[in-house]
Amino acid sequence: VQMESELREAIIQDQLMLHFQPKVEADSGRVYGLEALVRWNHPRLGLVYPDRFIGIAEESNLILELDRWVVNAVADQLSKWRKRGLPLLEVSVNVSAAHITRNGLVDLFQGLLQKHPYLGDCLEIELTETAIMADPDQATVVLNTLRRCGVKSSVDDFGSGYTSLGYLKKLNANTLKIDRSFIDGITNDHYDRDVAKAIIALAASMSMDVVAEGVETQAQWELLQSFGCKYLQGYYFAKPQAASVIERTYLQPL
Ligand code: G
Ligand code: G
Ligand code: NA
Ligand code: MN
Repeated sequence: VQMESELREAIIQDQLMLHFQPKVEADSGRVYGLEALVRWNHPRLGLVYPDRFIGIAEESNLILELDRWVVNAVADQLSKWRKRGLPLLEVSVNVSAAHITRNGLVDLFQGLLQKHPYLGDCLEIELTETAIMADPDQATVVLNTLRRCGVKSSVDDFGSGYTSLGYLKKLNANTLKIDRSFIDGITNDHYDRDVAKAIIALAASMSMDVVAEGVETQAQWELLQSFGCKYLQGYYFAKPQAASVIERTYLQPL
């Protein structure tokens, strides 16, 4: 309860901040996009990670405000980079299941794109497989509407939940993100390796892109590349970092 009211204050007082984790092309290692990840700069506790507060926010409507804060903060950051002549990479934002069932997501993005039309092809939402299956019909409507507005979508943590393949096709998401738990084992566990391969093949058969999450070694990179996985993300390439670091390291003026 105390955490919840502190979090409510934190959103109002801008104690939240974003880190960004690069996503790279498997063939070249080139950074093509970023995933935005929220952190809480707590006045007493220091930097608090989302594992400690997303769950609390999800127990109340606070998660809607938090997701809204994150989406707006991403748009602000991209606008700043644009004003300074830096390239706009595509940025994905995690949204919670509550935002699908309780609506509001389409309005949020439409409002934002009206204000910042140049963000048209750079925003993407990430929804976990589990969040999608909580209300697959509604998720399908929302993702298809967003897609028509120019907002892409990824199915996050894919392989950890129970998606019906019929829904996956209707969902029309752009990308599957292979859950980190399978990538962990691909160099020594046949089961993990076969699951990763199967997800890559499934994505190809549905004309979806595929990102492997949690890549931590060169060996995993090479193996995933040999399986035809085009996009990778993980500590081997880069951890989530503050905007200033991302800017210095990856964004060269146009
Ligand atoms: O950044 P980190 O690895 O600690 O993130 C842990 C979890 O918190 C991830 O599963 C991620 O999906 C979730 N998360 C991170 N940022 C956000 C956010 O802005 N909104 C929501 N809803 N979840 C987030
Ligand atoms: O659930 P989601 O995929 O949104 O989780 C993103 C989280 O995964 C972030 O908190 C990020 O810090 C974490 N993460 C990203 N890359 C790696 C990695 O290579 N290894 C591990 N263990 N965690 C990672
Ligand atoms: Na994610
Ligand atoms: Mn994930």
